[in-house]
Amino acid sequence: MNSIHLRTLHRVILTAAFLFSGFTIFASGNPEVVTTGTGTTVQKQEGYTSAATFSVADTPEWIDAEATERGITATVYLADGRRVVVDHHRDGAGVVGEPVVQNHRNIDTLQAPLVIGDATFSVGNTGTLTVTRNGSEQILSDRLLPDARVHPLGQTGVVALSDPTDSYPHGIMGDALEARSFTVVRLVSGTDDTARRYAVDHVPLAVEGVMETVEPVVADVAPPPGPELIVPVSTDRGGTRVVVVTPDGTVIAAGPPIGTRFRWRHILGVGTTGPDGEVEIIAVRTPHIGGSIEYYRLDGDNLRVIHSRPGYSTHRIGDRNLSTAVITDFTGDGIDDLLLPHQPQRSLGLVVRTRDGSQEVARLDLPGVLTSNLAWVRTPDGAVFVFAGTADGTVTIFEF
Ligand SMILES: [Ca+2]
Ligand SMILES: [Ca+2]
Repeated sequence: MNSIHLRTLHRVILTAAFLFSGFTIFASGNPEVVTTGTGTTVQKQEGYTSAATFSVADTPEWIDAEATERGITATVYLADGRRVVVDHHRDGAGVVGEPVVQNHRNIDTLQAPLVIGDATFSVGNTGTLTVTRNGSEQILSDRLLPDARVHPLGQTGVVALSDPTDSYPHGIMGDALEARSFTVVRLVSGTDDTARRYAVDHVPLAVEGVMETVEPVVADVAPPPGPELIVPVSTDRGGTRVVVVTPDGTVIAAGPPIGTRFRWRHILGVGTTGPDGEVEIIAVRTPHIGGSIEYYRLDGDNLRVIHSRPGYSTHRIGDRNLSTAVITDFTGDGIDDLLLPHQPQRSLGLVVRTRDGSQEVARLDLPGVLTSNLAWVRTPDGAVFVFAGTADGTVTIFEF
């Protein structure tokens, strides 16, 4: 019996407990129960267990999930502006929901503020970056993309895309503005209550083109130790290529361009996905027109695609949601794997790298077309839970 079988057996017990415990969901700011249900689609399959599907009152657009002391909490943001919080308690009284304040959002949930310690960074829809702390607000920049997402950089810093231009009017992510620079914010003094000062640098992209995304991927992929930014850079001549750049603007490496204008690459992230755990950058080439997964290796200033696999799509034209894949170790062998939607976005594939390429080891059917990000959380016992919202107004929880 391999480790997956053992894990599945363990999960069956947990899933049975989950089903019998019941399941109640409350609407935001509303004492009424919107939906009550139990897990309905338990499908034991090789590699995963589909723990439950539950209904929400409208189309789920965004899901935040976190591990808690007692289980998992997921906050589901709906297209009508409300949100639903689901607590998944794996012991004690079972699975219950908790009411939360009704959330009429005035900006996209994809721009949720970033909290680092006691500082909250947020982007206004005119491109202002502000930090709020102890009730006082400080404007750090007014040059951001209006839909930039702020990303952590190191322990106390942040990075976000800036200096919008309409020079590359592809317009696949909500507007036709793309970034020509990134803004790096670092805490330079004042770790106590009295004074806190940030250094703000607007770092121009040192190569031709625009960064066609709403946030950079941040990961340590090259020496020296410390984060690099991995961004999709698009030009009229070449379409999109993957570029690795340091936070001070030095371009380390660039992958091959597609060769055609308005042909995009969606950079999913970085993982130790290589057959021996080597670090790889993972992207999907042309997700709108027949997408292929690309695994990149960085060797000095050489960034090359060492394997690609067709049949996947991680983005819909017009959508700002780029968080549609999960890179982590699902199979328990210590090597990262990739979970992402197939081309019609009605199912997910779990892809592992092999010596001579890759293999899809599990297929997870969805009850409708994916409409949310793929939220995920790893609980202290090592289980991975993935949440997927779909157009039929449900959220499915997969347990690995
Ligand atoms: Ca580095
Ligand atoms: Ca693995």
